[in-house]
Amino acid sequence: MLLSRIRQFLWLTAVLALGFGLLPAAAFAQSPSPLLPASTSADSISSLYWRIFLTALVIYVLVQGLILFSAFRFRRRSEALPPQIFGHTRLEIAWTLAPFMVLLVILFLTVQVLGVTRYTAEAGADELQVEVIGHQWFWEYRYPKQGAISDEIVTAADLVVPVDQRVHLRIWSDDVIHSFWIPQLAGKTDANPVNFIREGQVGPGVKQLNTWFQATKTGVYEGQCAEYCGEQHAIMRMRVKVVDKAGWDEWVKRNAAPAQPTATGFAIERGKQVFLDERNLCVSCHTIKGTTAAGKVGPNLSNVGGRQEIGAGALTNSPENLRTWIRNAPGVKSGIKMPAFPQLTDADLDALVAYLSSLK
Ligand code: HEC
Ligand SMILES: [Cu+2]
Repeated sequence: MLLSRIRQFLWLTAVLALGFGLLPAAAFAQSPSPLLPASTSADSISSLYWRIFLTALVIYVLVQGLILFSAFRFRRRSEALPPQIFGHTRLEIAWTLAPFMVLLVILFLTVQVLGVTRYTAEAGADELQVEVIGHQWFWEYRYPKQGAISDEIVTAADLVVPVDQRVHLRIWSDDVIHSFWIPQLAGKTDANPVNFIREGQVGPGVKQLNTWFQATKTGVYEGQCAEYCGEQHAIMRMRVKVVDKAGWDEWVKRNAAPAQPTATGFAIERGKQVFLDERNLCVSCHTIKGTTAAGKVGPNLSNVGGRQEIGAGALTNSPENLRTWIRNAPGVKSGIKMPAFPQLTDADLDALVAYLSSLK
């Protein structure tokens, strides 16, 4: 009997410790945790989380306390049969109604936040529009001409946006369903394959989705495709770089113009020639703004040197890694559409790396 009581006690302690352990775990959250919000809508999501969590904590402590209390207060003290109770209507109604009310409050709070995070067009709103396109396995961004953007900008992997600016994302996919998720800025939004609609292959209901956020802090926010999309789903990462007004203006100016190497030299000139040489195939899949390269299969490389990672998170961006990637990309990330290039000479490869690294 003593043993079973000790066991009971240990169970209760374990359950309580687990419950309270969640608090410090949340307090020590690290980027990209949604508990470190950096936009207005992420703010309302995390505040909803905290409100529900703290309510649940109060209920949890109350219930566990009552269990602990009754376990000790009414423990068996003699062999006499205790009073036998068969139902208590008022109590039963109370403990059905109480959780119902709690859930009703949570539903109300949640619907309120859904209203905030959902994209709704606002007449005359000063918003930056970006098209976000999922590909197996990288994200592409298209900024149409608008405001200070005088010419369409296309980039990949790193989405650059100004701080304190309403950003409207129009999300779709070029192949299968992906999901765009930057936990510190906005909730998940599916990328549906709208191309197939154009080809008449999929019925109605599959459509481009909209979301929005307004970043409140500059910084770099990591994300990850959140819908299983094939072999390399795990290596389909992206990030949002939130920059200040001056940084934004500079970025727009640089990216609306033809891609310019940030350095000069023989290797860079030669790299450009190697890249643009049709026999090397790069141009059939990649675009570099202002050159004859206009391929649409792979990511736009107009500013590839400025990215933190290549291959959507497969490798950090460095000359050595770029070299490894171009020589044998499928060896780094299997299943992708980019082939290996064993036929490129070492000198051509070095030149390509010099050229691409200089595009920022
Ligand atoms: C058949 C199409 C195809 C060809 C040809 C091709 N690539 Fe790619 N490339 C891709 C795809 C697709 C990706 C993205 C793969 C991924 O991350 O899943 C990619 C990614 C890259 C990246 C990384 C970019 C980033 O932002 O992550 C570089 C750099 C690159 N290619 C350079 C080259 C060079 C140089 C050549 C020519 C020697 C070349 N590619 C030829 C399809 C191609
Ligand atoms: Cu994906």
